[in-house]
Amino acid sequence: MDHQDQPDFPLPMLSLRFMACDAPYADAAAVLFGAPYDGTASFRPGSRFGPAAMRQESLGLETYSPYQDRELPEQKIRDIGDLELPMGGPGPALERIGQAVRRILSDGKKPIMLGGEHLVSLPAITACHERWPDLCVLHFDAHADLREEYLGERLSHATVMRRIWDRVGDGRIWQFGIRSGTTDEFAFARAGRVAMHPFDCDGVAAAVEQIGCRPVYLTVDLDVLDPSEFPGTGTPEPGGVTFLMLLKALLQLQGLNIIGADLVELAPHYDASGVSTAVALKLLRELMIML
Ligand SMILES: [Mn+2]
Repeated sequence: MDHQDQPDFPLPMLSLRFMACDAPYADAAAVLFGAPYDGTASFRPGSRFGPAAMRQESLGLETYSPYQDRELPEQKIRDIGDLELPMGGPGPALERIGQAVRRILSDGKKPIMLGGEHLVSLPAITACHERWPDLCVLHFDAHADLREEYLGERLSHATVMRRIWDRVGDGRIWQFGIRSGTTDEFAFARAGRVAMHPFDCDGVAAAVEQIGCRPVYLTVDLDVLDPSEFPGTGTPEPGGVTFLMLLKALLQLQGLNIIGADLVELAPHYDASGVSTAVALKLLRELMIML
């Protein structure tokens, strides 16, 4: 990939960065980083290994996108690696993720975060909302994540969108692909607190129109995909969208003012074939080209 960091060594060396994400930090328009935290996973942990698997497997992916007829832009994105996050309760880890995103934003760059479990989106979106009070949030997921609390915990992967709603308020969150949640969560959506589009990605075009030129944070829980295409995740949920449906939905967001994004919940060890990691990688490539 690149050998810029080994100027004294005469042969090209592979780095552990995601392919083509080797812009000098000062020149980068976007900053890719991993938030390998899965401390509140209620079913199957392991998403902490997602970012490293994606970097490793990116060696097998082309930088060219035939969908967008564009290359992953050279010298525009910097992969700064994974944050070192403390184990255990979420407080200190979330604090550190928030610090990282604030720093990236104050440097005038877009954060692109790889989870980790979905709770890592909370400090990232909070930091973006501090900067853009009119922030809108687009959320692709199998799960509503709108619980007020889960097993007595207010900070959990199962409550993350509710905590984000606490900050951004009514009418600022659009959800797609949702097919799992409690009666209360679906009632919360029906009351108009969030715009929930269940089961598929229909409604993306309408959301784009409603959002207009307002700033957008995009959070993609990869379990929105059907487990037949993406089994490598902590809480697989049958009845999901296909890779192509999700890709087409994401490409419809092209005109939006997306100020930050994340891809979360790849738990690579649950899919020994490696296909789930390949799916996540390809979506990340398309996302980075689009941004
Ligand atoms: Mn989910």
